[in-house]
Amino acid sequence: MFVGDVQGCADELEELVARVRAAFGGEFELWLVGDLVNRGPANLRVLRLVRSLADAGRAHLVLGNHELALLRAAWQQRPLAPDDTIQDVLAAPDREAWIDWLRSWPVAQVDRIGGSDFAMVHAAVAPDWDLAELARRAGAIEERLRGSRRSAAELLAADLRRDADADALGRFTRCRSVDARGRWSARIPVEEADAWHRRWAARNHRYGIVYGHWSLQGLHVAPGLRGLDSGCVYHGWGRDGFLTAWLPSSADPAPFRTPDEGFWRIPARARYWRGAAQDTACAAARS
Ligand SMILES: [Mn+2]
Repeated sequence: MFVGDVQGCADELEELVARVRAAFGGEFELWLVGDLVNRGPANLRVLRLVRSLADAGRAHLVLGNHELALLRAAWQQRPLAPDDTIQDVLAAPDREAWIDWLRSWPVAQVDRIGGSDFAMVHAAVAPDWDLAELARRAGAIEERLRGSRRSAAELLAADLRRDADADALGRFTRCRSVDARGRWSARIPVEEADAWHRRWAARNHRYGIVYGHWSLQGLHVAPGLRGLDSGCVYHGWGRDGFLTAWLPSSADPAPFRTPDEGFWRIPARARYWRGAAQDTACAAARS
């Protein structure tokens, strides 16, 4: 099953895993869309749980912008913001091991479920990327992140206009909008036509995409697309937040068709995020 943005909501992730074990015993795989950490209350607990599952071959991951923010904070590339909660990881005695594990994660997973190829990414892909191009772009980024710490840090600090890998990494982890000229942005699109997935869908690709990152959009179920960020950590900010899991059948010849009722919702247990300022601009910036 696929799991939306956890963002330090360890109680809800533990509830989901308990429910999965009750339903499937030991036979399950979690595919997590990234942003396991930040904004929420218990990032280290989330990482420990997911690490134990990953080491047992039961969790598959992609990097989100908040994992990259953690790496950049660890490497003094960015100061901590008032609403960062990653201090538990940064203060851990085994912090260096967490840092090196995080930079070993892929930025895209390309695989097959039922009758469909798919990619799992945190935020978006470019509208014209086929699966081979997508995998090639991701591979170039992953090679630099997994090299020396210096090579990883240089990629995260690079100017997007001068470094094609850094630009692609931004697309994979932060993009929400693509304008008519093909330029991407992390901003919420003003026109619906500028949503990255609208331009991607117009190309009639033959693969599906599972993604997260866009809590204000909420659960997104469209042909070829499953957007799973339902804002668990932002519970109470204008709507109820919950952790979403998507459970497509591996026997389904068309798992990305609609309608689709194959979702579990784990309700948020508390209002976690306090934000720096309770205004619209701040809410729009959340990711
Ligand atoms: Mn995100």
